Parts: sequence; C-alpha cells; structure tokens
Amino acid sequence: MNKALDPALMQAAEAVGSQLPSSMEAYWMPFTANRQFKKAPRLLARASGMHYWDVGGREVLDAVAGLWCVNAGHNRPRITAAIQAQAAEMDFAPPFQMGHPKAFELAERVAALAPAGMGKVFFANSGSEAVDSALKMALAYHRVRGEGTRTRLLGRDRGYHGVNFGGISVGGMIGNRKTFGLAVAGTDHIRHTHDPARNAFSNGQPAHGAEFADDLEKLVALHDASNIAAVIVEPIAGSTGVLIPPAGYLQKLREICTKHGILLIFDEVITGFGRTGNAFAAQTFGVTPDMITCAKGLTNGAVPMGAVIVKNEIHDAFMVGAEHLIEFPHGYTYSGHPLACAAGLGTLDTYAEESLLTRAGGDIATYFAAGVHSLKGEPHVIDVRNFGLVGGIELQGIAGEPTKRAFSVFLDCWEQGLLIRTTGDTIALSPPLIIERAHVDRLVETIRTALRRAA
Ligand code: PXG
Ligand code: PLP
Repeated sequence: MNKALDPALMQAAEAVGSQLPSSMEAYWMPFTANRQFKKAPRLLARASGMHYWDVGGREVLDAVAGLWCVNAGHNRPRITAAIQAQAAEMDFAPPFQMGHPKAFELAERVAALAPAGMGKVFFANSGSEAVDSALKMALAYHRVRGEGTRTRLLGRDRGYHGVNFGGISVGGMIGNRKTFGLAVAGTDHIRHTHDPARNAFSNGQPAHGAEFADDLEKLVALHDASNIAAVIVEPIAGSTGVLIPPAGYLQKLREICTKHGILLIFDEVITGFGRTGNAFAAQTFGVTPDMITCAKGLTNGAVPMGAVIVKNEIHDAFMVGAEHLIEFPHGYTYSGHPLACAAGLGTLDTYAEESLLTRAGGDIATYFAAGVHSLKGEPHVIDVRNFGLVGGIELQGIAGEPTKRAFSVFLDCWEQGLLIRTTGDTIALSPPLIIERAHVDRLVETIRTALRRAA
C-alpha cells in the first residue's frame, strides 16, 4: 500500500490498469519541491500527440511539449519504430575510436539543417553536456591556434545553460549558482534584455534594447579581447521567463564578437528544431554564430541526446599534428548512442514529412500570438511575450512570496487538464509544433479561468 497516493487516485489507477509505484521514498526528484510533490503527486502514464494521460486516466493537454522537447508531439510512430528496431539490432557501440553508421548519418542530417558553413556535429547526451562541450571546445580552439590566453567565458544575466559546472558559471540564474559556491573561475556576464518599461506586451521582437549588446564592449574593455574565449547566449531565453531578443540585438552581438575574435555560441537547446519557424533561431534571426548547442527536439525528447554544431573552420583548426593523436580530448560514453541516433533520424524524418520545422513561422503562430495576447487585462497579467510557438505570460507576484501565484495557476491548470510550465511568476508556453487552433483556444481559456480565480 502506497501511503503517498490518495485512495481516489489509487482507485482510478486501478480502473485504467496503471502500475503505481510501490513507494515514492527513494527517488530524489530533480528541480522539484520533493516534499510537496510526494504529498500530492502528479503522475503521468501515457502520451500521444498533443496529450498526456495521468495514472488515473485523465487527459491532459500538453502546452509545453513535455519540457520544450517533444516538438513533433508525443509517441510518433516513426520515432517509436526507429528506437524499437535499433534496440533489437544493436544496443550500444563504443564511441571512442569506434563508430556506427547512424551516428554519421545523423550528423550529416543535422549539419544539413544548420546555417551554411556549420558542417561539424559533436554529440553529447543533454543540453547541459552540449553546453560544457561547447565551452571546452572554445577554450581548446583558441589554444590550438596559439591564443591560449583566451580563457574567459562570458554569459548573460538570466541565462540558463544547464546545470553542469561550465553551464552554471556562464549562466545567470541566481538560485542555480549561489547554491554551489565558486564554480568555474574567470566568467563574467552581460546584462539581460528584459525591459518591461519599454517593451511590455510586445508581439514578436521588442523594438527597444539593441544597445544592451554594447555591454560586451564594456567587458572587452575590462578584460581585453585577448583574454576572452567566447560568449554564450540563448537567442530566446526560455527557462528564465521567455525573453525575446530586441530587434538588432543579436546582430550587434555578432558584430562585436567578430571584431574582437570572440566566439559566439548560441544555446539553442530550446529554440532548436522548429520552435521559432526555422530549424534554428540563428536562421530566423539571420545571425550565424560560431557554434550552436542543441538537445531536446533533436530526438523529440524520446531518447536523451545533445549536440554541438560547429563552424567548419573551428573543427578544421583541430585537425593538425600527427594523425594517430586524438585531436580533442573530450567525449561521453554515450556520445552518439545508437538508440539516440535512431530516435534522431526518426525525428528528423517526421519533421520533414510534416514540414514541422517551419510551422511556427506560419498562421498557427499568428493565431497562438493572438490567443496569448488576449490574456492582457486579465487579473495579475503584467506582460505577454511571444515569438514563434513560444509564449510567456508574466504575472504580478504576491508581495513577499515570489513564484507562488504562478505556481497556483500551474496547479489550477493541471486540475483542469492542461500542462503548463512556470518559472518565477511567468507562465511559459511551448506547445508541440503540431498544435491546432482548437488546442490554442483550449489552452488560452484554461489559463484565463485559472487567472480569474487565482489569489
Ligand atoms: N541550455 C538551455 C538554453 C536550456 O533551455 C539546457 C541548456 C540544459 O539542457 P538539459 O538537457 O541538460 O536539461 C536547457 C534546458 C524550463 C526548463 O522549465 C528548461 C530546461 C530544462 C529544464 C526546465 O524552462 N532547459
Ligand atoms: N566516472 C567514471 C568512474 C567513469 O569511468 C566514467 C566513464 O568511463 C565517467 C565518470 C564518465 O561517464 P560518461 O562517459 O557516461 O559521462
């Protein structure tokens, strides 16, 4: 008997044949209020298309693509079949000094989707690993070219680059950093671009704030370009509340990086694979970085995988010295795992067959934008932000109790059968790219209802 689960849920689960855990004690859950969760668990059992079903058999509309990753919708047959076939054929292949065909195939396919000239792909197993791989690559690139003094890594306030030591050091989420002391030395940060006084309720890119990029010139003046390896930013910051780049901002960052020989890394873990209307936000915003980190939508969330997509000349700079020597001493046991590669190929096939990578640049995104902006004027709403199929609805927090109001809206939506995500007091939406108008209507009206009864 599981004490943690309430009898009504257990009864419902039994009626639909769900297997409940025998205990919830052992699992230390990530980024979760463990004690609160275990008192009133939200357990998912099945998924298909735009929906989850919980262990009690209740249907839940997924407005966040799982966790920004299930871009083609859930349990797509091609992806499932690819994983099943691969599992039966070959479970694992060592990635160091060995290979298997699908890793090469997937790298070619990813490179073909990337901006021109970004033709090399390094595999990791998550966004966090992709980020730390990219940062190490930047350091090693300068060193192999004889510019070994370029060791500083720059990020941006309110940046999220995963949870490994490199990522939290260039990241700018205060809670994720201060908890862990010093992390990687020699990092610094430019300001974030959130400017509600000038940009509240912008539809698409905000008009004001390109000049925030000039912060990079300030850091160059402070540290000297000869000591700076790279700057990493998310084209759209997702985890810290959906921050859309002001018009001209990313262009300006690119110009300053080029001028000073600093590598520009776009962290596209969220924006990659169709979220903004192209395969990558680099293409949507017309700015080509030196490296792109991605994960999530690469395998539609079905098997963990991350990747760094690199400009050819960066890769080529490593290809010097004796040919029997390892050029880049970095990699993971599961880099290019066969199951992940199979899932990735099935995913890219699905995106191509259904033209999903450009869908967030079309009519459905206009409809989604109109829907989320219709929440302006509802209780507590102080800003609405959107781009492609990403939406952010910022609420006035309860005085002295930050995050509480948004979390209460999250719980209300869950009760109503809608899965959203909140960060701080902002509701973040990133539905699967297969979303239809009726789903947009339902998610907007569910949030409206929750806002109207939120304390
Ligand atoms: N970079 C960015 C830009 C991300 O959004 C990561 C790196 C790390 O990826 P992994 O796969 O290591 O988690 C992410 C991940 C949220 C949320 O609620 C977002 C992420 C992860 C968890 C929650 O917004 N993004
Ligand atoms: N720790 C130990 C003791 C290991 O042997 C390895 C890999 O061989 C790792 C950590 C790294 O694991 P992974 O390659 O899965 O990141």
